[in-house]
Amino acid sequence: MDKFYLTTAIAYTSAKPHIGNTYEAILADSIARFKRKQGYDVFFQTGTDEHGQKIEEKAKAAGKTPKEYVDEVAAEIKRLWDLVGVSYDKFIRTTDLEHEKQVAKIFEKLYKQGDIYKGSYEGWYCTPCESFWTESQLVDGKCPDCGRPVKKAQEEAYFFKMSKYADRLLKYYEEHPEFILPVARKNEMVNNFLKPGLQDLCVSRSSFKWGIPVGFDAKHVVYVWLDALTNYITGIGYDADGNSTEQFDKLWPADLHVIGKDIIRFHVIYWPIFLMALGLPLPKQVYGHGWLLQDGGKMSKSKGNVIYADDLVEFFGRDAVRYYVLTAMPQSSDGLISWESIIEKVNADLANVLGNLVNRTVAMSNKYFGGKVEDKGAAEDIDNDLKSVVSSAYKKVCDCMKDYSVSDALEEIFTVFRRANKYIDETAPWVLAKDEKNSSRLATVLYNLTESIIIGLSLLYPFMPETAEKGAANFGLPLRDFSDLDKFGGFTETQVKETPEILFARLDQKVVMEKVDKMHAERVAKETPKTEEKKDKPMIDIEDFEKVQLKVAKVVACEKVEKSKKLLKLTVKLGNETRTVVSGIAQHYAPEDLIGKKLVLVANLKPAKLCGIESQGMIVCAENEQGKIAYLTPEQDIEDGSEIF
Ligand code: ME8
Repeated sequence: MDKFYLTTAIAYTSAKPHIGNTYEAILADSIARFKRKQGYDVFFQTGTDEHGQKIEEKAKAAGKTPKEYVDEVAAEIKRLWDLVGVSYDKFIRTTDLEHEKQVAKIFEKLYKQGDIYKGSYEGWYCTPCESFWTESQLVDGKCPDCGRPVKKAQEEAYFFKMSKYADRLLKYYEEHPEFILPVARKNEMVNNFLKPGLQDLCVSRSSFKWGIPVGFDAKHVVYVWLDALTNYITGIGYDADGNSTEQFDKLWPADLHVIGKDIIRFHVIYWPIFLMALGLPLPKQVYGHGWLLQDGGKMSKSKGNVIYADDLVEFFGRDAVRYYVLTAMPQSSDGLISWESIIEKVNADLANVLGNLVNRTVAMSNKYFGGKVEDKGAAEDIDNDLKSVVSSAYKKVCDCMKDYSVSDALEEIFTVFRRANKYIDETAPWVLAKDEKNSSRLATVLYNLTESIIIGLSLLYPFMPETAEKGAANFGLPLRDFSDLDKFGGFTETQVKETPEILFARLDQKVVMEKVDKMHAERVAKETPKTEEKKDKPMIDIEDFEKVQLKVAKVVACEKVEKSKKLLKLTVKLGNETRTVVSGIAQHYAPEDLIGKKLVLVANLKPAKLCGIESQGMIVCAENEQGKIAYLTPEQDIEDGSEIF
């Protein structure tokens, strides 16, 4: 059995992935399932890309450590992949210890053999921000982050000698015309990047910390793309010291990297060159799919209209979402998606063509033959076209899948279902049923329909696995092996379900869109700061204010509250008195930030239990519109326990 090792790009853990990223996982999953059905020994790897400055910054803004942050987002990505039925064999994270260890070793190996060298690059430095900027990043000649003046500076960094391998890479392209798919993307790479000459690539960073440290020079972390790309070999057991696993020897080189068009350059220039430097064979093929774009404008959080896979699955079910995104993307350009068009597709293709066909066929077998289906041998010429469309579908679908034209493959499969619907109109079983002497013919017609559906569903399995299985179960039949799909007449008799499971019901566009709009409105409301909260409170009398007792409190101990992301437990001293206070500021302060600090405490607030701990007061804080929180502190040192008025 031939092996087939395929991968997706590993998704950034900077935010929850939208449907565009999820599309790629569904696409690769369909290919993996198709190859398994074709008899390949498939290994399918996907995962998450977890290092880099952007993630470090996002974590900081969320008041979390980078690891806490990526743990959450990686879990969310895994949940989404599972939700849409991604049948991966391995889910790699670039924070996996084994991956980190190998990346450090790879870097050192490439350094020792002279492919990586230490150099420096010149740029503009902003001292308060500790950031390097290129000329083009500056805004009016100043730091793009803080607007302060920058100065010319040099920074040490490690570089990879890209140009050394450029000719070998061009030769590889020539000898392997199938390497980059679609072909148009190859020409772009050759003309825009390789022919003008490759620059050496900066493969280390020292302006931030969240990355894999360079083992022999810990000031630097490994450039995130060198770290991320190597997941394809570390995930299957590559070892830079020459002790790679048997699995690696079996699986490498990869048969297919499935990626989006924006990252082709990294996969067909940098990645093959890193591999050449490591002395490893190059992947057989890189498929750069297009992008899913939103009809009517960009997806944006402020509009609350970012499309996420879990929302779609909730509204339409897993397989409808898979079908929709796979058919929305043509092989060599971008695809447009919208809530309205998914509803139309569900109704037109899934409910009307497929659902209806299955339902009608099962219902007729129940009505006319008590659910029994068998061929009574009463064939007629009119059957031949149906049989030829159905038994030639397998080859056509395989042809489409040779270059992963998944939307075309699905079109071929739906041609089978459409043809079968037409066959119902041509043969009019309800007319045949009127005369007992047509009974054999009627049985044969229903047999032909059932057989066509089973072949269609068997082909559909890689793309819509649950639907295929549910559909076949309605006929009391298993899905057919791919090796048996080019023959018509693969079962003798069966008994269909008395009440078939409805595969897809028709949707009312107006009702669904009202729900979708409500969901978007709620999301925007949730993300917009509440206006009531910002409104000034009504005037109070001095007596009202005097009811509140504020005191200076000194933090003597502080720890996180277990099982809570938001709460800190503080022990505070007010003169001779010691109290426990629970405060929701854990995302803004680490416990050690607060120990020894003097704060303002609402000292006469009735005690309340938070996470089982009694809180004896409240810390006074300021909060801005973005949700940033700062505690208040006396302007001069003053004894704890002092009154505030
Ligand atoms: O690029 N439609 O991660 P990522 C279709 N970590 N595909 C899309 C898309 C869209 N609207 N938007 C993004 C990264 N993608 C790197 C990969 S691999 C060693 C490192 C695709 O989370 C994108 O092209 O930004 C990429 O293939 C994948 O989603 C993950 O994107």
